[in-house]
Amino acid sequence: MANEVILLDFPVSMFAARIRIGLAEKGTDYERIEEHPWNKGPLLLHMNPIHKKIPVFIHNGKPIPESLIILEYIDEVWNDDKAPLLLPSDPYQKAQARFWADFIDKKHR
Ligand SMILES: N[C@@H](CCC(=O)N[C@@H](CS)C(=O)NCC(=O)O)C(=O)O
Repeated sequence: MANEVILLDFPVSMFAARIRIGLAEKGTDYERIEEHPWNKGPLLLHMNPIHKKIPVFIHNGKPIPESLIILEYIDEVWNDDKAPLLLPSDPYQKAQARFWADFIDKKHR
């Protein structure tokens, strides 16, 4: 199966940085396409028509927006023994990780 991975990215976006870190942890190669959050190009508008925000993860042509949703998707798809888990498997530790991610998101609004 083809495994084309594209990240619509912006260098100083902390939301996009989450995805860069996740992909580095997984050891996954990907193509970066830079999009400007305040000067939105047609690819960003097409791939994220609801929020029109960066990052967008495009896997084999299928777009996924929202950084935390993207990270959970990456964790489920790249789930072999070679790749470390991004979220702990222990339910309490997973809840803690989600709490802090949510805390950061709410502080950033
Ligand atoms: N909840 C989103 C937030 C993404 C976000 O705010 N991205 C900024 C760049 S850091 C953006 O694209 N802003 C453009 C806008 O607000 O129109 C996520 O977690 O991915």
